[in-house]
Amino acid sequence: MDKRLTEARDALLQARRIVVFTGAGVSAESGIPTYRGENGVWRNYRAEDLATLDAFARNPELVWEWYNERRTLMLACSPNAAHLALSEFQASGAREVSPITQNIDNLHRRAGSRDVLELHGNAFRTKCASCDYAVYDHEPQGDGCRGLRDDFRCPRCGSWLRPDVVWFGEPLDDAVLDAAFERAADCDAFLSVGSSLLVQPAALLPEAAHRAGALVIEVNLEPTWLSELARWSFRGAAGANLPKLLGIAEGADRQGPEPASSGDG
Ligand code: BJW
Ligand code: ZN
Repeated sequence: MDKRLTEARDALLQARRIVVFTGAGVSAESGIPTYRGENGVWRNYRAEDLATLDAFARNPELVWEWYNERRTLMLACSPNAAHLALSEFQASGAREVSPITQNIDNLHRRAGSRDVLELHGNAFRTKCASCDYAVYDHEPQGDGCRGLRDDFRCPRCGSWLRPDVVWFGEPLDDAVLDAAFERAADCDAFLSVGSSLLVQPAALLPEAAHRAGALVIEVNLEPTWLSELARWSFRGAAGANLPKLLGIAEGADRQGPEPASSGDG
């Protein structure tokens, strides 16, 4: 194993509280497109037409059609070696591991990770645009539900239902964001995996951890602004590097059981 990777792993394993912060790159090897890369979501679709409250107000059916297509793709994909290594690392219980993700694809939960802070929501949760009704449309080991939605009216108040994701210009959930900043400021080590770190306020988390004195490590295919600040920055794929960094044995059969429920509170 690469000497730098061994050093980073040894340093990381000294930490008691570890935040693993993920972006779209962690799911790329599962077959889910990233946002800004070649063939990324924003290369093929305009965020202004599909991922803002204005776009939804103009044409909710079109927005739902797009999310249903993406749900279908996400459901056809499985957690990869990076998701599974993280879940195994957390389950080992040797240290406190806090997964914080910007992803909406549900793959960390499907891999078995617990207490995942989903900064930008979850594509499989649906909420009412007016009241506080919210529901999961997919249970990983449920009754075969495909996670698609064809009824778009709130059963409580009759308003439009919408995907429970965070669109541009919308605030992140206060409780989720506060918890994420608390964990970043409180951790001994912060690992950023597969994010361009261009979207605010999520991208402030690595800096908050660094400022608070945490060991910062990055794994990403391309350099980001964090690469200079991090103690170690690895250019490579999450699936190949995360299991090594977390000290999870390679070659193990990690198909990974999916949890009985996609929600963990
Ligand atoms: C690999 C790999 C492999 C590939 N292994 N690595 C200036 C101008 C205009 C707006 C703003 C501004 N400053 C701030 C803003 C606001 C805006 C923002 O940040 N814009 C910037 C883009 C400029 N932020 C917001 O609007 C946020 N809200 C907000 O600020 O509210 C304020 C407010 C307060 C009070 C009241 C009202 C408002 C909300 C942001 C919501 C982001 N939503 C999305 C879409 C989710 C729903 C959906 O998908 O349908 O979230 S956008 C998209 O970007 C998605 C992601 O979570 C997020 C981050 O992307 P990520 O994960 O970093 O992906 P990529 O593709 O960028 O990078 C992938 C990386 O992986 C690459 O570097 C690859 O190299 C690497 N990679 N394969 C390892 N195998
Ligand atoms: Zn309602």
